[in-house]
Amino acid sequence: MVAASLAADVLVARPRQAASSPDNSPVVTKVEPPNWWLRLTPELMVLLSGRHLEATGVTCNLSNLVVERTQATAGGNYLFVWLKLEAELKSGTAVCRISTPTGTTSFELPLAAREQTIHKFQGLTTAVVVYLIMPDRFANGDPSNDEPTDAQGSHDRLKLRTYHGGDLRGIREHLDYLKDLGVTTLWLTPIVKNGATEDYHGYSAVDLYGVEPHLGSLREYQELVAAGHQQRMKILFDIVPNHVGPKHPWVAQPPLPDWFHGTAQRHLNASAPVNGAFYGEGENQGHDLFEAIVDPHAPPRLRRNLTDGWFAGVLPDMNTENPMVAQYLLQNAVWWAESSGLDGFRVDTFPYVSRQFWARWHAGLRRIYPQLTTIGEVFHPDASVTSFFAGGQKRYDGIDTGVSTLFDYPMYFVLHDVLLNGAPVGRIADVLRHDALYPRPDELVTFFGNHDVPRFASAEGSSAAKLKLAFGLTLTLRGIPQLYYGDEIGMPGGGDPDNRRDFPGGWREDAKSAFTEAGRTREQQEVFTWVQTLLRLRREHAALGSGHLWHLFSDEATYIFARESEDERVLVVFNNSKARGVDVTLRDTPLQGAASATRLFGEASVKLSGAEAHVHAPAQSLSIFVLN
Ligand SMILES: [Ca+2]
Ligand SMILES: [Ca+2]
Repeated sequence: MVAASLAADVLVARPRQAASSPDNSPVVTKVEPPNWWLRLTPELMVLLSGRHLEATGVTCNLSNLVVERTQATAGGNYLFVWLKLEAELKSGTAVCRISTPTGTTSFELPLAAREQTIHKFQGLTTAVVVYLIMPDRFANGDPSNDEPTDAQGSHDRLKLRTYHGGDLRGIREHLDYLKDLGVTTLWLTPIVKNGATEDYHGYSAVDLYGVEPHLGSLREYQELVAAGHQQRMKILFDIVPNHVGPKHPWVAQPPLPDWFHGTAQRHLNASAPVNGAFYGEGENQGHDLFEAIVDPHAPPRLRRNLTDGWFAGVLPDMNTENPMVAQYLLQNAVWWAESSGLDGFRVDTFPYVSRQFWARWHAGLRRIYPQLTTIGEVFHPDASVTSFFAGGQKRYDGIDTGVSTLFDYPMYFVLHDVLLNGAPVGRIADVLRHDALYPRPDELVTFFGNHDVPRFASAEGSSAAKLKLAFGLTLTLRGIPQLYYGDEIGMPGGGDPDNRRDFPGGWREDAKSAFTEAGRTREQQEVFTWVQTLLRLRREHAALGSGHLWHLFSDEATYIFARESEDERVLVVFNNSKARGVDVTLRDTPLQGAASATRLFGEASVKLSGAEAHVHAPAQSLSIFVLN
């Protein structure tokens, strides 16, 4: 096992030089995937980039590795090679010889035994809490990679859209901080190689098999996952099958004429609404295309912009209906999983990709990694829209996307409306009432902040008290909570990219480090302690993570609910207005008959009398009780 692992680290596929190189002799410049594993998949599609690759024959030197077929494309600039990996195949580096009418060349493909799979590909449960990190903005563990030689001028901490120097090693060096805070899963925004000085965010890939050099190396990613697992922390990889970046070499020269939906010159725009008033909403409603996707009456032309258009009009849209594109993208996901041992994927722009693709992609992943969790991003306030994409169910099109769970955007919007805009608190119960639309609502990923929206602390109408309530609700309502780096110290910031400021103390030159209590201001420490305490309570009281949620009381100002697990009943009191007393009946709930209420958190009080509870809640407060 150890030898195989070393081999996989050291050997990556590389093109081999042709003996002589007249201008038209074949050349391989890139091999994707760069390596693979035995007894993982029965077949592998290798995509070679290069020149003059019009192969008449390809043969490999390992027995039980069979070249099934080949297809040269784009005038010989690409060669697809389908390999059959027979059960008897032994590990080693395959050297495959390519014959063309103008000469011969070869490529290497290391094939290793799989490493131990224990404590890898674990998937998430409702017991975890996810922490989202934008690696460039968290901590700089290696100043030597701040400005890679081929990316001059890309690093400047004073500019909002350039690289700031944060990296994978910086995250690994602060796992203790995260452990101390109490989060148990990390979601990093994409780490694949990007192409421009302003692509610090990672969503404009130019190489789906490379780690962005500003962030480190593949080995450093592997080390981060392993170190996380050692601390019982799971790792989510942010994957983007919908699109690549405008500078990806495929854009100038696609491997197939229909590798993308459209071309750089001529494509649909995923952001162009068909008709904003179609469903009786204002012209400026931005999400009507999602509604057309879930509408069984909508002709396909109403949704084509969304699924086939280029995101924001600029990001090249993968033609996931092409089986070769689909195989490339599935193999790519498997490669990242197998290379690192990651525990799940956060899946970007979920509705922008065909549902048929998701069904096949998930089926392919699950064959190898049955426990792996995938979380789909469906950025929409309406649960009747978001739930349409949930896996574990077929909708009118007969398709089950297979996705494990989704971000709870409807709850995100309501938490903001309630806490910042004075919306009735009962709207929280209204979101939860829609849980019947999801096969597994308890696994929805709840959040009040991420890298795409302004920081809660800086929103209009916000305050430290409201930020604490946002944490309180996110960490007690049903679901898998996701926190955004820096919110635990009340980090400020407006819209993108101001919501992605550097975590204070992540850079050696920073005057103060919020990674330590001594370096935090009183205000930062107050929020930190609040979050840390709630996270500890969530760990200690399983009902807060996995318990069934019961509504007990809901009106304009107050929502009182219970969480019931097999051996525990917890009561949560949220009051968004002035101090008040509320009489709550516990009849017909598992709390009926409780003899005592012990306060775990907050300042409210509860007096039990038969099946009734008299609750007194201070102004703008959240309190937690355990009932016995
Ligand atoms: Ca760095
Ligand atoms: Ca698409």
